[in-house]
Amino acid sequence: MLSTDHKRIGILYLVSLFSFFLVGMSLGLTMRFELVSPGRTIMSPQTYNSIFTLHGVIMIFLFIIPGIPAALGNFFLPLQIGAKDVAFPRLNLLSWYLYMAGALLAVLSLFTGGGPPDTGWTFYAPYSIETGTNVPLAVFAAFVIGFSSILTGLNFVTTMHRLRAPGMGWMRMPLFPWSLYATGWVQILATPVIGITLLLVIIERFFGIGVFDPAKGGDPILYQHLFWIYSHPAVYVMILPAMGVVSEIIPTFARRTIFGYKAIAFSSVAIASVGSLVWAHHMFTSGMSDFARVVFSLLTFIVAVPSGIKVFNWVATFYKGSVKTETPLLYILAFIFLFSIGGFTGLMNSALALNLHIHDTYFIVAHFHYVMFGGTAFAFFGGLHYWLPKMSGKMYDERKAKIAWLFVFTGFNLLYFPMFIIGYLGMPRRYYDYPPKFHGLNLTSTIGSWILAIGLILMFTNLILSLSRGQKAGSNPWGGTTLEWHTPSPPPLENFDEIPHVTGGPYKRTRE
Ligand code: HEM
Ligand SMILES: [Cu+2]
Repeated sequence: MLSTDHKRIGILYLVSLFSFFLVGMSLGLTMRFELVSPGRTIMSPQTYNSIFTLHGVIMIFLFIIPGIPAALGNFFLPLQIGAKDVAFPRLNLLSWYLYMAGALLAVLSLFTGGGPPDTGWTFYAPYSIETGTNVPLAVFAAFVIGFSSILTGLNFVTTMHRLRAPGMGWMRMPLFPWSLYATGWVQILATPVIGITLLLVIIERFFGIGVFDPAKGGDPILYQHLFWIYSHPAVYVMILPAMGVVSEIIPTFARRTIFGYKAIAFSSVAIASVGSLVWAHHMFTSGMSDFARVVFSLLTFIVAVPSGIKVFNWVATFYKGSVKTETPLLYILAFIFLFSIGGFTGLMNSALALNLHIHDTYFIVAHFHYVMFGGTAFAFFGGLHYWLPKMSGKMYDERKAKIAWLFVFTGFNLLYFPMFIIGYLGMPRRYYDYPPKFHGLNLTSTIGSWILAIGLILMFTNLILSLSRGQKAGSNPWGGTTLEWHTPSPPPLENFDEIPHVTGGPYKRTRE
């Protein structure tokens, strides 16, 4: 745990991220179990509040935001651009320690102070200022993790500016690094805002200065603005790297050069920049002028354009390709399908009139699980199947992987699709109980959660077993064209015997 090799750090992140994911998943299953039927099932309302808060905090701050950049990015960014390491290897290790320190503080916050926080992961004021639970420590944990995120972003951006292999102009850089580049800027520019906001919450709790508490002349809506100025862009820290993974896997399995390379590269930058202007779409019901609401609604619609451009180019890449449907591609196809549903329902959220109807209902819960889990996490899983053989030198069992995928995909839809309907019919989110008329759909959803969990466990065991039992992977099991496939599996310290000289685009193939 003292090595500054970017590959070792990537693996440290990978192991920690998925450990937290399993904890978060268990909490989710517990919540769904409570909701299996109306009335009290296994826990008290207060416990339920703490569990959904913890589930949100873990999944958002410990899994999905750091996720792909910290694990796959750390391992593959230097390899893909032909570098020996990132620009600041020791800072990179420090980022991991900060991340773990934050995680530790978050765990501590459960057992100290007034008990586990019950505010929801958004820590909305004034409740977060007033509740007796241990909000200060939890918020401080998020603050520390924020530093880790900023440092990783800074490190990656510098690495891409300084360390690309000779001959690799920007337009020859693979699309995964491109997505990390756009992500890096969002991390650097937006994360400090949440840091300061969370500090203000802590200061307000200890000194009662009245920044957010209306009873002291503060403004709770200010909290919401500051919170979403970071947290909406954070959505792009989650989704852009996932899109980068998709852009790597599709050309490999379609056996074609990616369609519209430049459009995909620039749309990442466009999503990151326009996407930073839309935060107030989370606040349509909080009280804003009609003019402001129309502007934020319109801007939100505009973000859909570059996202649509990407989906179009991915699908076009399959045209006349000879497609190999192996597990990494199955996850990516699922990504495109689920992310599209997430995107369309995102547009429904952005339409003012509809937003008033579905705000804070289960519809929203369905929407963000479709984008964050169906989108980002599925791309992460696809990337893991794609790149684990490179990381470990071993292949997983393809048949078992496909069975696991089927469970994951079916369970996912059974779990979350009913939530669109329940929400549309009026069931609010973050409620402990519901009227009997919602029982059938909630039951379906809970059964879905079990199928999904079985699938995920199958997937993880298959991947973990591959490390000891898998067959040798060889240096290029999928026939990929980017630089990481030109190194042995696993790649040696410092990656390349000789820094490669790049002479063409990343996805060029000689006819096969
Ligand atoms: C790209 C990945 C995305 C992620 C990870 C994501 C995540 C989220 C989350 C976590 C919330 C819930 C906030 C809360 O706790 O109240 C939310 C709400 C919302 N999302 Fe997304 N979102 C994504 C994409 C989109 C897209 C593409 C759009 C529109 C084009 C969109 C529009 C909205 C709107 C308007 C809300 C507010 C709904 C309300 O509170 O009434 N989102 N999203
Ligand atoms: Cu947003």
